[in-house]
Parts: sequence; C-alpha cells; structure tokens
Amino acid sequence: MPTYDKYFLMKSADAPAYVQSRVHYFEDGRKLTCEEIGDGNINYVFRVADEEAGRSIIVKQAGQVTRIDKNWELSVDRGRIEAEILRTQGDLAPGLVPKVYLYDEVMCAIIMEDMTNHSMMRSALLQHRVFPKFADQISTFLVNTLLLTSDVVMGHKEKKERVKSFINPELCEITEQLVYTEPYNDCRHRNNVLELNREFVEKNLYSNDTLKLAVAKQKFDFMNNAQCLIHGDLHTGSIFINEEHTFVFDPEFAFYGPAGYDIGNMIANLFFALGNGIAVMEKGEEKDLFVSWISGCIRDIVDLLIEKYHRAFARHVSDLMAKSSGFEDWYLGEILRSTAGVTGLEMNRRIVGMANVKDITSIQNLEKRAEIERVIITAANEFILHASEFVSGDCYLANWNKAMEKIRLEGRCNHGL
Ligand code: SR1
Ligand code: MG
Repeated sequence: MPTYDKYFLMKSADAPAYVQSRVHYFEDGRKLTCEEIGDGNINYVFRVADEEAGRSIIVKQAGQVTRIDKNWELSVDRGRIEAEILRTQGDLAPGLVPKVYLYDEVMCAIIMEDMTNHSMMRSALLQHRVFPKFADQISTFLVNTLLLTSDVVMGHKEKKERVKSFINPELCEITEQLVYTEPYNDCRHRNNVLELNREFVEKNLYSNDTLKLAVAKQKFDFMNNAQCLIHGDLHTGSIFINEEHTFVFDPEFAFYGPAGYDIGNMIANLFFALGNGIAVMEKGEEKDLFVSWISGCIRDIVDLLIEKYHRAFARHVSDLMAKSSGFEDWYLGEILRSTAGVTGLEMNRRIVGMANVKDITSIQNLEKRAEIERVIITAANEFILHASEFVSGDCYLANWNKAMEKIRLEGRCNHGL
C-alpha cells in the first residue's frame, strides 16, 4: 500500500485508495469506482465515486509534463496556486467555485467537490443547450474576483504579498507564447491552420504589421500589469454548468494580471459557441433560439459587468486617490479596452494556434468551418485594433455582425452561414 510520501503520477486504479488515505469523505470499506475524466491539455482529473451511496469526489493531479506534449515539462507548483486561488475565489464569489477539501503538496493533488449534475459548458454548448442565468452568474464572479483583489480595494502591502505567492512563470510563459506570439508568426512551427484558410491567415495575421504592433502592446500589458488575481484560462472548458448554477474551476494559470484577460477569454469562447451554432445548426426555431440566447449572453455579460462594477466600486473601494473624481470611469475604460483586445487575441489563437477548440474543430463541413474561421479572425482583428471602441455589449455584437457581413460580401460565404 503506497504511503504517498513521494510524488508519483496516479492512474485511475490508484485514486480511490489515495482519497481514502487523505480525507474522510467515504465510509471505510465502501466499494469505490474511479474514472479519469480530464479532457484538458495539462492535468489528470479523477472522479472517485461510491455509486451505491451516490457520493463522489474529484482528485486533480498535476503531471510533470503536459498531456498535449509529453516533452513539455511544467512545474507542479501550479497545483498549490490552483488550490489557493480556489479558496480565495470561494470567499469572494461564494458557491461559484468548487470547495477544496485538501491540497497535497507531495502528490501535487487537489481533492475537491465534485460538480455533480453539472456539465462541462463547452460540451453543453456543442449540444446547443441554453443557460439563462449564466450571464448574471459569471458577471458576478468576474466583478467579485477581479475588482476585490485589486489595489483599489485591497491593502497594498497585502496585495503585494499575494502577487508574490501567485507568481506563475511557467504557465504565464505558455500564454505568452500560445496567445501573444505564435498566432502572429508561427515561430515554433506548431500552429494548426486549416488548408483552406492558409492564404487568409498569411495575409491577415502573419503579414499584418499593424496588428502585430497592437498585439505586442497587449503582450507587455499581460506581463507587467499585476492588476488583480485572475483565473488565467477562463474558457468554457473551465466551467461546469446547469440551468440553475455555474461553477468556475481549473484556475491553474492564475496570477496577478490584467482583469481584461479573464473577461476577454470568456467572451471569445462564447463567440466560438455562437460560430458553431451558426455553422452547424439547421435553419429553424431551435437555431434562432440558440443564436439569440448566446448573442444576448455576450451582450449581457458586458453590460451587467459594467453595472456591477459601478456598484462594487461605490461599496468597496478603499484607496483614497482611487476615489478622485473621474478615476472610476477611467479605470473601467482601461479594463474594457483590455477586455476587447484579449477577446480578439483568444479568438485568433484558438483558430490558428496550437491549442484549438472543439466548437470549431468539430465542424465537419470544411467549407463552412473555413468561413466561420474567417469571420472569427475578421472580428478578432477589429477587437484588437480598435479595442477602446468596445464599451458596451452591443458594440461586441455589432462587430461580430459586421465581420459576418464582410465575409459574405467577399463572396466566400456561400455555404449558408
Ligand atoms: C499546453 S496548454 C495549451 C492550452 O490549454 C490550456 O487550457 C490553456 O488554454 C493553454 O493555452
Ligand atoms: Mg485547464
């Protein structure tokens, strides 16, 4: 029987005994089952269950290399960061993240609440399910976790201590490469570009110097702006959801960075779901319902976030100078500018970069996929190049619609988008 005093990467068969040795969650002697359910690029996620009693728990273990590339080594310290931020976010946004029962420094494993009766949001959106409460819930999560961990609210010394403990160089480096560099030059020759779009990508991304300058400015904001504690990878695969409730999890990329990074990631990933709905759904009521819900969701997230930001600012801001007239709007303006830029960056990198999204890669009709990819890149470049213009939810939708129109007019969109 292992004593777990030395790190090893668990297999499904190891996890039940490990859980029993670490937490008192299942009664002794119960028959436990386990499956590995992780579908991310990096870690292993085991669901350990007592099927008869209807109880289950999650073990998430950090491997020493990524799943997407076994030659890619990563510090296992990300497990500690993830456990700490889940606890912090649980305090700031109660009920919106899973409870952490234990973090094991040796095995680099977190034992946490299972998000039963919830589905991974990306998979649910691929089935074109709608979640009417999501915009309200995620905007609360964003405002609470971002504004309340920033210097405008927190004591500045305490905040600096936290910046220190959330230094996350290796995971940040992944983002610096995959989001802020490679989509614009394929410098590591690992971009995935659809053959039908090769020329389009060459022209609009790899040879676009104006765009590269705007991206470079955003990159240095990401690296230097320790504004607040961000999740760092807030896409629809980092959310479990049902019609009533939302759980945000998987914050191993967390560090003190720009608030707009989380908000922009969220919006971009909803655009992927919208793109999928437009490309694959048959014309009709169901499609209209999904497209109108997801568009409304994007618009509402931005607008609710602005509304809740002002409320939280009035209630929580402690820094005397941040109370100066005009500061509240200026600070929000900076967040919104960065949000729009990151929306564009995430949209581009999931289309041409190394780590893609099923919303798009699962589109079987390659002509349709190519067209929706061009719409996404067109909209993305506008978000990046004109970031300061996106000051409301309607601006986001108008840009998407303009990109759809542009691709149609270019005579390429003949496949029913
Ligand atoms: C090597 S990791 C690739 C991507 O997966 C993660 O979820 C992040 O989004 C990262 O960029
Ligand atoms: Mg992840």
